[in-house]
Parts: sequence; C-alpha cells; structure tokens
Amino acid sequence: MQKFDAVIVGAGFAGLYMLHRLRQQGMTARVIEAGSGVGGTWFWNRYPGARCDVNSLEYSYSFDEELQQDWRWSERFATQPEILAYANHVADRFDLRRDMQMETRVTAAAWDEQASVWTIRTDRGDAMQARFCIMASGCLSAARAPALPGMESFQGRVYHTGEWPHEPVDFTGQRVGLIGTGSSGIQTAPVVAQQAATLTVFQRTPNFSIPARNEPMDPAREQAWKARYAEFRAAARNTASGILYEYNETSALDVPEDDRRRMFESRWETGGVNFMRSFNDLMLNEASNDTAAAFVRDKIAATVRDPAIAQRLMPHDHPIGTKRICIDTGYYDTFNRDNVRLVDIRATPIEALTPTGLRTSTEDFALDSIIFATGFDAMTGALAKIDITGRSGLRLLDKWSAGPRTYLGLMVAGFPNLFTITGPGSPSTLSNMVVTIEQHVEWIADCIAHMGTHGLAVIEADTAAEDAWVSHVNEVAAGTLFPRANSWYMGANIPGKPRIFMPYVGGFGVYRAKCQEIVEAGYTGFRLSAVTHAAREYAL
Ligand code: NA7
Repeated sequence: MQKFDAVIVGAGFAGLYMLHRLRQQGMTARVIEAGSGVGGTWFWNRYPGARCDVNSLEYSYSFDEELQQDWRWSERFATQPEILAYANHVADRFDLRRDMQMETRVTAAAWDEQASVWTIRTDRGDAMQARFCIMASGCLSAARAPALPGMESFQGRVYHTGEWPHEPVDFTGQRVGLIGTGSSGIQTAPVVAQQAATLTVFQRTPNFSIPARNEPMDPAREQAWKARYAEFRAAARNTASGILYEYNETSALDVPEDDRRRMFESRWETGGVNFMRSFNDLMLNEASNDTAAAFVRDKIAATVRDPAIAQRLMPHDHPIGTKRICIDTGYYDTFNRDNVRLVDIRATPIEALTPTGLRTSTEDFALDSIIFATGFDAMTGALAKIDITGRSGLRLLDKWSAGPRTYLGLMVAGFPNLFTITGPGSPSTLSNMVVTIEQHVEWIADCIAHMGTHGLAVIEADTAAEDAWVSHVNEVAAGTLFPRANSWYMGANIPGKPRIFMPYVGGFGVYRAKCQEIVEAGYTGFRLSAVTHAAREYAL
C-alpha cells in the first residue's frame, strides 16, 4: 500500500495550490485527478464562448509575487483556453506534475480508526493510505443532464457544456438544439448561432444576464494593477466577494428614481457582475431588487426586436441575482438573428429525444446536434460520487441525507482529518473562487503544520460547533432573498435533493476573519488529539 502524508482529490485550482503548499512544508502528497490534465472546471468546460466572469487580474493566484507579475492576461475576462493555459503554467512552474496521478477517479475513502489514517481507493484499483484526505473536487464538477426518454435513439451528436470534447466541434451547416439557459447556455448560444445553420434554444426558465463588455487587456490597467498587486489583493480579501467591485453603501430605495436609473445604466455600460453591487441591498430587500430586475427587463425589451420573444426572455419568477447572475456577450441580441428560435419548454415541455431530434408536447424538431447546458449537481455532487466513510462506519452520504452539514465548510464531524476545500457552508461559489480557494488551502496547510509542531495526529470538527455553524449559515441565508429561487445554490435543480442554501452568504471577508479568530483562540470547535500509538508507527 502506498503511503502519503496527504492525498488530494482533484487537480483544479484548489488541488494545485494544496499540493504546492504541502510540499513546501516538507510533506508527501499525491493528487488524484479524473481528467487527463490539470485545471478542473477549466479542463472540462470547453464549450464555445466559455469565459470567466471575474476580471482576469483578480481570478488568479496571489500566493506568488513573481507568478502574478509574470503572467500576462490578454483580456478583461479570460477565456477558458487562457485559464487552462494558466493552470498548466502553474503546474509546470512549480513542478507539480510529478506528484499527480491523472485519469484516475477516487471511488472510496475510509477512515481507519485504529491507525488514524485514510485508505483511499481508485477506479484503477489503487489503494493508498494518507493521514489527511483533502477534497479539492470542486463545487461545479458533477455535470448533469436530464434523463429524457429516447436519449439512446437520437442519431445526431450529443454534448454537455461541462464535459465538452477536446477536439474542436464544428457546427457549420448544422441544426443545433441547446437545452438550458444558465451561464453556460447563455455563453454558448451567441457563438453557436454564428456558426450553425439554425440554433433552437429550449428555455425552461429565463435568466437575468448582464453584458460582459469584455475587451482586450488595457496595458495601462495591467500595469497599474501589477504595481500595486499586493495591496489590491489584500483589499479584496476583506470584501464580501473577494473581488474589488465598486461597492456602494446606499440602498436602492434611498435615491430618487433618476439617480437610481443612472447608477444601473452606468454599471450596465461598464458591464460585468459589478451591476449587482449598484446598491447595498439588492440581495436583501425585495423592493430594491425589483428596481434592478425591472431595469434588466427593460433592457431585454430594448434589445430584442420581437416583443413576444422579448417577453419570453424576461425572468419574473425569481429576484435578480438569486440564481447566479449571468454575464454574456450578445446573448439577448442573438434572438434577433433569423437562424435562431426560442422555444418555451415550460409551456411546451420536451417529451423525448427522437432519432432525428426532439419532440415537445406540440412539435417535432429536426436536429443534427443537441447541447445540454443543464448544469451540475453543485457543491455536494463530486463528494457524493465518492464512498466516504468516517468514524464508526458513518457514511457521508447518510450524514448529509437531509443536506450538507459542515463546520466552516472545511470539516465534517465524524470525519477526522478530512478537509473539504470550498465545501458547502463556506463562501465558495458566492465569491471569487481563486481567492476563497487560497484562503482554504492556507488555513488547512497552517492547521496541518500546527498539528505537526504540537505532536497532534487527529483533528475533527465538534458536532456542537458544526450544528451551530449550520444554523448560522441557514440564518444568514434566510435574511437574504437567495432562498427565493429554485437555484443550484439551493440544490433545487436536482430532483429529490434537499432544499438547503449551501454556500455561506455572510461574506468572504467576515468568514475569513472568523476562520482566523477560531485559529487564534486555539481551534475553537475542533477537537485535536495527540499522536496515537498506531499513528506513530505509521509515521515511522
Ligand atoms: P445552471 O446555471 O444550473 O443552468 C442550467 C440550465 O439548464 C437552466 O436554465 C435550467 O433551467 C436548465 N435545465 C436544467 N435541467 C433541465 C431540464 N431537465 N430540462 C430543461 N432545462 C433544464 O448551469 P450552468 O452550467 O449554466 O452554470 C452553472 C454555473 O457554472 C454558473 O452559475 C457559474 O457559476 C458557472 P431551470 O432554471 O432549472 O428551469
């Protein structure tokens, strides 16, 4: 049996940095990755138009000054290929690949109570032992497509945005169907529409989308950032999202209508998620939120020429931002094209795939390719695919049957020495993922170093601390508009999944301070115990 200090599951941004940190601390670690390359989300999501919605200068590691100075981003919002190239650069630059095992899926992880080690098994038949098992398996990595009748019968090509082929896909001359209008569908549609003979977008729920206004990197901006990178990064770590948006501390209701419109207009013009920071209560107060939602609906009406199609594209069923806000390049305008059609599958549901396309309750559609942009089993999906067994045979799946329970999104009571990077209950998907990943990686690495210095073998979250944290996470979410939407944040996109708001909405800066306080107070809410006899033998 191979033995490591730590096994890290996943070679995305979290796994890469975790490996680097542990190696710096002189530990042995092995990364197990299902894909054939590094990059996680950016390895799998290769669909046309895939692009980050956080400024590239901020959606990048801050842990190494030379790295952040050397790397050149070519656009305001980086494309998937560029982010993937960056992940590969990091893997090479820090010589990470020699401790990685690719094209291997972790299938099981079991805590050995006697030896205080995890036994980790893979789909290639490997078995390895590690004192620490670190899940860097991602928040949006378990792609899902609906199980429609007739799936097997369709003679054309089927794609999922989250599992896109590596070879280029050419839709020229094809009749393409796109199912799903979340971020992925909204980024895919404009690009495919330009190439395909026809594009039919099957929309169940309309979504709010803000123009990205992407542009080539402004050299002056790049220079200004790089000159003050450390300062900007430090400031971002104290914000609610880990991003230096222009935060406005005014309520949308405290300003005259004209001023409010001007504010929305200026942010619509500059583009990006900054729009949602136009006022400080858009996610807290329904009346404030309504003003932003109405503004975007007006923009849809002004962009889409056919009023009936514009109406169909306007969301009315959830407050703006309670489903992750989308950022697009020409999405609404795509519906002005002659080769694009919008089908409301809430009114006329898809009944089945057929050999030649798909059938709704009222019509047969002839299609050459179907793209599923139907999302992910978010936050818990990747963990649920692994048979994780903690103390006394407790299975994570059983423990989480009514929804995920964690302490700080970092650890789970009953699962000693198992860490979850950006786990449910942490800010994760509500913040800049790279910033939130760095904070978790550093917290975990420091914790492991602390254990080493103090001769401690086992750390475990306390059930009482976990209960209190889960209550706090729910309480904070309940004070916002977020639970009002059937979003993946709520697990609502997966039939049968418990309806719980999974990420921590209290803000990244607040959360980070809380994690720090807990450490300074001696790891409050965690139980740390000394080296057991068996663990000592293992170490030898
Ligand atoms: P999302 O945001 O979960 O969007 C999935 C879309 O697919 C959404 O419009 C869904 O409609 C639709 N969907 C899901 N299941 C079905 C079925 N069965 N039939 C028809 N339509 C369906 O996933 P994305 O990949 O776009 O984005 C995920 C995140 O990745 C994104 O938020 C960013 O953080 C990056 P629904 O709204 O459920 O009615």
